Amino acid sequence: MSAANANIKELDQRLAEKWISGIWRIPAGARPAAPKTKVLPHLWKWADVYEGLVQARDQINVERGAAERRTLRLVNPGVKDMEMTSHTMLFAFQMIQPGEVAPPHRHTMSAIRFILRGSGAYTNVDGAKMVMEDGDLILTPQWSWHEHAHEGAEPMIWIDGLDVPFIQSLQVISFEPYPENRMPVRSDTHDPANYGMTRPVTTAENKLAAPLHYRWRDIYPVLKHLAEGEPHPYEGYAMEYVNPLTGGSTLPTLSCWIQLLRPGQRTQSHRHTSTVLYHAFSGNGTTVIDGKPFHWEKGDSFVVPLWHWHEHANLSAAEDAILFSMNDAPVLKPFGLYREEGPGKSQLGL
Ligand code: 1HN
Repeated sequence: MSAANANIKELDQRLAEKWISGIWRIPAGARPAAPKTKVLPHLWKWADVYEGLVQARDQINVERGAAERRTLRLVNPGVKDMEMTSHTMLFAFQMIQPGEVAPPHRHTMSAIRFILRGSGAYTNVDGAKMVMEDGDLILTPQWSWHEHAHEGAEPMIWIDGLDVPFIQSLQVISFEPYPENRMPVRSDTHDPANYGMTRPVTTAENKLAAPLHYRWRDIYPVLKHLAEGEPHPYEGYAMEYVNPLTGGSTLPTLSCWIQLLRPGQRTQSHRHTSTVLYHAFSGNGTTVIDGKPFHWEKGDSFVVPLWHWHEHANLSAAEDAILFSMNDAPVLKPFGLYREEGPGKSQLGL
């Protein structure tokens, strides 16, 4: 070591003793020219998730003081110690059996439920009872009380999408059990779907002025209609679930999309600084992520990490493919951190 280097090392040590550090110590790798993520592209097969839920069915009790939720998380191998699906978001799968009640609580994390199969279960959010049907999206905004209960006859499964790791990174997680075992269902809540462009003037303290339940039976016809027009170059036919009161994203930290690819349809390649978690709701296809093909079928989930080139293809000649997805663009855009680039070179080579 040269004398100069030895002097710097000594300086660094003296500073470290005082909890001070020179910026010259930052390695060049910490200043990448373009965004770099530890999150890896990955695909989870439906059969593995479903088998896991079935195995957990008889072993995990959904009740107060026990597990409270029979939920499996998708763990990204690139950030495996977090046990989260990306650095900002969590995709999990929850199963509830007839007669069970997933007890009420609230937390500073926001959640979405996307319903996959079964019938007869409902979520109560701040007193509003929302009966779940396949393809419905139900929101649990941050700090709203929520419980799930099942009055049907067969196991019910849905996706839980949350901003847990983002809220964790801000170190503002708060979690509170509801003071009673059950939450009352209120009769004075308003389903915004009944009101369209108007809403009731009420004296009730009512957080339900924002819509919480997007029904598949309303969404699907609109998506089909959209798919008769011009496709988006990168997305095929896609709709964002918006908050119609603000025109803003689904939730302040999360945006949900529903996307249709017509038989044989291929999109062009692009990349952006948001991360996307996808779930194949129907059909089958391939998404190429930074050159690597991920083949998906109904029920599979996959992640497109930020700043990774990606393009989608519906491989079927006869069947539409429908992707549900959740992204973290709402936490990037307000700070000028959302960037998009495209089109890239096609990587599909089919
Ligand atoms: C949660 O509260 C639910 O309420 C589901 O059903 C999944 C994953 C992480 C943290 C909280 C629920 C969750 C969760």
